[in-house]
Amino acid sequence: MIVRTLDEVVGTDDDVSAEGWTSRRLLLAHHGMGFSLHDTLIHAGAELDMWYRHHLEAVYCVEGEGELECRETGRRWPIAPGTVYALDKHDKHTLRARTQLRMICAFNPPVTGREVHDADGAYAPPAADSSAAE
Ligand code: 9YT
Repeated sequence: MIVRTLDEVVGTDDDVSAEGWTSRRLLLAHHGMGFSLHDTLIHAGAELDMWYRHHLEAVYCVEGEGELECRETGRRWPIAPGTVYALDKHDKHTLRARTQLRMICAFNPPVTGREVHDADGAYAPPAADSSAAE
């Protein structure tokens, strides 16, 4: 059994920041669960264009207010505590944080470490098996 707390992650290599977000990576590929689990803060005012070409992601909002837009259809949804979205089709999307958002995120395949977004808003595929979620 694995037991970790957010306090044990904050300030370590598993606490990863980039422009507009901070991702506290509670479970990573090396934990062997088949997914990674992140407690992510989207900073107030951030507008993030993302496209996880190599991963599936589910995102559950537990704090804050914002908006999600599908860049393929233009459809928009309010984001508030209790809302989950799942990028089941590697959807190109934009997330806007009106206030700081706290999001619980799961990635399949799991993030391996300190990934940050590339120019397309994607994370690189895992080195060993890049075909799992493409
Ligand atoms: C909600 C979202 O996708 N934010 C970007 C950071 C990423 N989810 C992560 O690594 O936690």
